Amino acid sequence: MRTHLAIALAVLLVSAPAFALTSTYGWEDGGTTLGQYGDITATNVGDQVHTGDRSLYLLDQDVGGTPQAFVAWVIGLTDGDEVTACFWRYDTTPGASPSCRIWGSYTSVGGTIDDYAGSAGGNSDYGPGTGWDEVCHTWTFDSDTGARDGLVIQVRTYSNPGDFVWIDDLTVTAPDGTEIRLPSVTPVDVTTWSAIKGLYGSR
Ligand SMILES: [Ca+2]
Ligand SMILES: [Ca+2]
Repeated sequence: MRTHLAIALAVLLVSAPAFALTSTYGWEDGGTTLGQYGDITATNVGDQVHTGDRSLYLLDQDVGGTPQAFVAWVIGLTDGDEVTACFWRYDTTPGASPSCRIWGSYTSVGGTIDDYAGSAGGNSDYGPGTGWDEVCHTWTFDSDTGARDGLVIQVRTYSNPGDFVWIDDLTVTAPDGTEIRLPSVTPVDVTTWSAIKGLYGSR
């Protein structure tokens, strides 16, 4: 009996999934991005959505390169942490631009979202270009011997000034104990007592 219990416990410990945080964002509150690199315009719009009433419209205006829209930032990461991000994207040009990809970059310890600390790679798939499709990528965090603790999730648009795509329904999963920042313009923590009092008008 004791052996069986020990085996059961061992199986439980090995098979128990690590706790993870999952955050979602669908641009419903009017947000856009957390930041950008290169010449790109990000606008919260309602003319093309995957779900809800709003989405993110990205207009590529970069002449010489690939601009980036920062749609999430995960901080507090350590070596081996896995981060998965997915979003829905929309274009109707199969095999040609406009298109976009999901990509990642590192940020330095204690830095801002603009403190670039190297590319983290991404998903090279430009999508079918037949309307909405969901693209995902999983990164295994590399701290570069403690120099980095953040991962920026980017939308990269291709390829020419005037190209545009829509983005909606972002999902980010990261290990418990890290922090996922999204472009939301409303307070994330509405469960604090002061927020509840504010919501219900208590004195
Ligand atoms: Ca939406
Ligand atoms: Ca395309």
